[in-house]
Amino acid sequence: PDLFQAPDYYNIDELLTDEHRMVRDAAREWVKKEVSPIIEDAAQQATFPTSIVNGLAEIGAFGPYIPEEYGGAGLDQISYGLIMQEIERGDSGVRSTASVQSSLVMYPIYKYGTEEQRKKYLPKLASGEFMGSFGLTEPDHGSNPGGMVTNFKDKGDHYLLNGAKMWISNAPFCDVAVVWAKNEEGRIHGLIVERGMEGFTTPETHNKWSLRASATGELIFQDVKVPKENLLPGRSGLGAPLSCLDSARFGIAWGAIGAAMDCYDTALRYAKERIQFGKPIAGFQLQQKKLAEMLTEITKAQLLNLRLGQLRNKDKATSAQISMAKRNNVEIAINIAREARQILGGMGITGEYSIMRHMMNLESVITYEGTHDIHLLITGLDITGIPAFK
Ligand code: TGC
Ligand code: FAD
Repeated sequence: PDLFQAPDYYNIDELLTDEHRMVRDAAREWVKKEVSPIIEDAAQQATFPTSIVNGLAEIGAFGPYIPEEYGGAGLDQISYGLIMQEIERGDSGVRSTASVQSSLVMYPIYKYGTEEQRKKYLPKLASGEFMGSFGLTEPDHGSNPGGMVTNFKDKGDHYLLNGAKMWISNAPFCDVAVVWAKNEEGRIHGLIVERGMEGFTTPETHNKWSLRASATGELIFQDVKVPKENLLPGRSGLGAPLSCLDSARFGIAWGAIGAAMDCYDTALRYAKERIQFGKPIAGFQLQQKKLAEMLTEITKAQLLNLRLGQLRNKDKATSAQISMAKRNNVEIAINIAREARQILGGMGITGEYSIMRHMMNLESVITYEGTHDIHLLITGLDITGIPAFK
């Protein structure tokens, strides 16, 4: 197929390994063939395209860095990032499904679960037989998840879970949910809740203008009996879910560049073909300024991602470094989407092109996994040592 143009202005390809390029190209080809042709329809109809689940599993999008013995792809962090980049060229909602499955469901089970939990859930999550969701946010606790009220009580042979989570990606169709709740001492723990447990429901959130090809919903727990073996024993406290967010935010830093690349690529092609006042609009300085600035920002963000990936491969990336990349890259992507849309004039508002969909999707991406403000405050705290959250 006619692959997307990279762009790769600084020959970053030279810094990648053969494996990185192979993994990336396979994901790129699959997105072009299987996602791009169907995604606009899915977004217009506000449905998650379940037909692509097997393909996502095949390109290694479910647990790219989870070891192969548990069904994962056993890849490094840069390959993980490249897969997310290519998926988000297609659509941020599809990347959301992959992010949640990999970093927010498989990662905590791998990292904090028992060997039995790993064996029971990870291979099925890697193959897409099970789909997962991650419940941290609540109606009254978004940026401040430490204030959560969802709770569980020890009833001897099981836990009794009560509460509600909101804005949960994959919730409407998930088979398993990793849910964060407080015990009787107020300590946060992760629990694996399975569809079919009595008192557990997942109503869908309708009428979104953003991330329409991703299913979002609530997780509601009314006296749900959760077997004791479903508690993740490896870590408790807010740091446990936040460490999962580190991994997901890293993937988003790469993914956002994918959306930006698609907007740039589309705008450049259009600008070269669209004639006004007797010449291609690409020949006007105002349009060149837009295109030149887009490419500059994409290139800077690519370098940020690559270096962050190298640090993560050595387990040396700090949470604050990840926050900076997530914040910067989503911001430049949303600005690029807005500029690219203008280059297409009236055509830019239609579903004939991907740009308006990316632009609306990125409004969610700039809010979830820590809002733009919260990531700035994380950098502020890192610089000054003084938390400005409260
Ligand atoms: P604070 O007192 O700073 O920290 C509590 C404990 O957590 C530790 N910690 C971390 N540990 C690991 N990784 C991190 N990134 C960590 N950040 C903090 C910290 O050391 C402390 O440990 P301990 O042992 O001392 O208890 O917590 P705070 O309550 O002041 O909050 C800090 C703040 C605001 C930065 C944090 O709450 C935050 O990041 N809020 C944003 C919430 C958020 O990002 N929610 C995302 C929900 S999931 C989602 O959006 C999925 S969308 C996915 C998709 O569809 O792609
Ligand atoms: P609030 O926290 O109420 O923030 C509102 C505004 O106040 C923001 O601009 C914020 O930056 C600002 N603000 C808040 N606190 C401060 C402060 N201390 N200083 C300055 N400004 C502040 N969550 C999950 O757990 N799992 C998921 O799978 C998931 N998927 C999502 C999918 C979508 C499509 C969306 C939109 C959200 C999803 N979320 C998910 C929730 C997401 O993480 C939250 O929306 C986000 O953390 C912000 O919380 P909030 O919406 O309650 O906003």
